[in-house]
Amino acid sequence: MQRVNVNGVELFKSAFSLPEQTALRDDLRAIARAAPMFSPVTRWGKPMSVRMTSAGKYGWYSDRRGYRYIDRHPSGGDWPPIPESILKIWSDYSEADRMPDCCLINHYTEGAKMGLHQDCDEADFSWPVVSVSLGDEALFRVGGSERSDPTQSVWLASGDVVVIGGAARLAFHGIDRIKFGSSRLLEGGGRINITLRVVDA
Ligand code: MD6
Ligand code: FE
Repeated sequence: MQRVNVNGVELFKSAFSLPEQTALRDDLRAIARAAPMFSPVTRWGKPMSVRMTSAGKYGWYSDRRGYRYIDRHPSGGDWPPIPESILKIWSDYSEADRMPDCCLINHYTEGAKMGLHQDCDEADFSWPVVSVSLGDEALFRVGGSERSDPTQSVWLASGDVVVIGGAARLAFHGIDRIKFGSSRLLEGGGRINITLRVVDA
């Protein structure tokens, strides 16, 4: 494992072996069976190119009313619990003494991207956000806490962990593009990123 600092954001390259990535992929598939992926609509009414679902007490949601956390899947069912395998990642990387409330799962197919954003829908920014990437490589852009701050870009590969915390907690970041078909972890290509967050104060 190699540790890289990008504008204060910590990147742990190759944190997970291929068998570990495969097991995580299967745990995420089970979540998506219980809580199907959907395409949130931005506050401007445009469907996002990334499909999403969540596990935990809350799931992240967006529609014309804005971005927020909701305590049920849009279909009305409970969000499934966050699996132990994923809680362990939080324990290993967050340095936090409480468990996360949300595991957001983002699925990117060919051409999907995520615009530059801050993760700021949580109540307390003293908790970090921890992410894991699986599948195709993605070009990750990280700036500062102002949208106009200069940015740096790095490729995230399958098995990489990112921790956005401390002074970098409100850093702008996004995914410019994925290298579709660069990994064989997900049949048919594509990328999954999970982000773990504490939502409540
Ligand atoms: C992605 N990641 O990798 C998008 N947010 O697809 C994020 O938006 C993100 O990687 C907060 C913390 C870590 C992240
Ligand atoms: Fe984010």
